[in-house]
Amino acid sequence: MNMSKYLDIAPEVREALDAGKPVVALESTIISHGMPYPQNVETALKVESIIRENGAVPATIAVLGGRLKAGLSPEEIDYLGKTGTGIAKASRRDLPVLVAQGRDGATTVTTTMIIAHMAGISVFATGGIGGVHRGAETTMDISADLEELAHTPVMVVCAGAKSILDLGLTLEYLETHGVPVIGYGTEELPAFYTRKSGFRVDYRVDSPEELAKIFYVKQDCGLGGGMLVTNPIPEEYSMDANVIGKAIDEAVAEAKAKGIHGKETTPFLLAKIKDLTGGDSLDSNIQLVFNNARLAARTAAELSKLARD
Ligand code: PSU
Ligand code: MN
Repeated sequence: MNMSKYLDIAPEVREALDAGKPVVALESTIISHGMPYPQNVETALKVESIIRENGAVPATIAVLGGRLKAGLSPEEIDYLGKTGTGIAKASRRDLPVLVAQGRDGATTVTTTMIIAHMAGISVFATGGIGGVHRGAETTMDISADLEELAHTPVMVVCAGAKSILDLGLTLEYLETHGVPVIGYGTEELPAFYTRKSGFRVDYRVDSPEELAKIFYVKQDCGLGGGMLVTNPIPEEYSMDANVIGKAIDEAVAEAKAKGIHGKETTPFLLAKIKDLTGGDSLDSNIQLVFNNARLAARTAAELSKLARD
C-alpha cells in the first residue's frame, strides 16, 4: 500500500523507525469520544510518557486537515480532546472522505492499525476493541476492528472487550479470521473493567519476549494479519462484576429502546456506562490504558531486537 503521499510521520517517530527503535501507536477515538475533557488529554499525554519510560517512542494517530498523522504534538492532542465528539469518529470507510475533504478524524482501532502499518509501526496500545455486538444475529453490528485484525499486520494490546459486546461471538469471529487471541498472564479473556469474562482465550503468554516472538513468526512465515493481546486490568483497579454488569445491561437496553445504531452505538454505550457508574469506571479505564501502554512498549522493544537479529 503506498499512501505515503497522504501520511505525515512526526520527526521523532521517523527517526526511531529509521533506526529500528521501538515505536508504539496509540488511537485517538479514545481521546475524542472515549473520555471527558480534560481527563482525556491528561491520559493521552501520560500514556505517551509511560511509553517513553518503558523504552519506546509513542505515535498517537489521527487525521488532521485531511492528513494521516503518525505522531502528534501535545497541542494537537489537546485539540482532539477539547473538540471531543466534534471530531468525526473515523473507521476504514470514513478515511477516503476525510482525506479528500481535508477534514479531521479521530481514529478507531481499525484506522489506527491502518495508519500504523502505513508508517511501519507494528505495536499498538489501546483500552478496548470493538467486536460483535449483542444481538448481532439480527442487527449485523460487527465492528470493523475485527476485520482489520484479520488483515493488517499490527499487534493490538488491549484489556479485552467490554461486555457491551457478545464476547463469545467476538471470539468466534476472530477464530474464523485466523487472529491469535493471547491472554497476558491469564487463560481467560479479560472483560475490560474486570479481569475475567467466563471465556477462555486461545493461549496464555507470560512475557513481552514471547509476545514479540509470536508476532514476529506470524509475519516472518507470511501469514500476515494482526494479533490480539488481552491484558487484564490490574487487580486494584478492577471493578465489581455485578455493578458494571448491571450498568452495561441498562445501557444496552436503552440503546435498543432508542433505536441507536451504526457508528453511534459504541459511543452511546460508553457514555451511558460512564454516567451510570460515575467516576469509578473512568478511573479504571485510565489505569488499564496505562497498563497496556507499559506492556506494549516492552513488547515493541523485544520486537525490534528480533527484527535487528
Ligand atoms: N471500546 C471501548 N472503548 C473505546 C472503543 C471501543 O471500550 O474507546 C472505541 C475504539 O476506538 C474502537 C471503536 O475501535 O470504539 C469501535 O467502534 P465500533 O464499535 O463502532 O466499531
Ligand atoms: Mn458497529
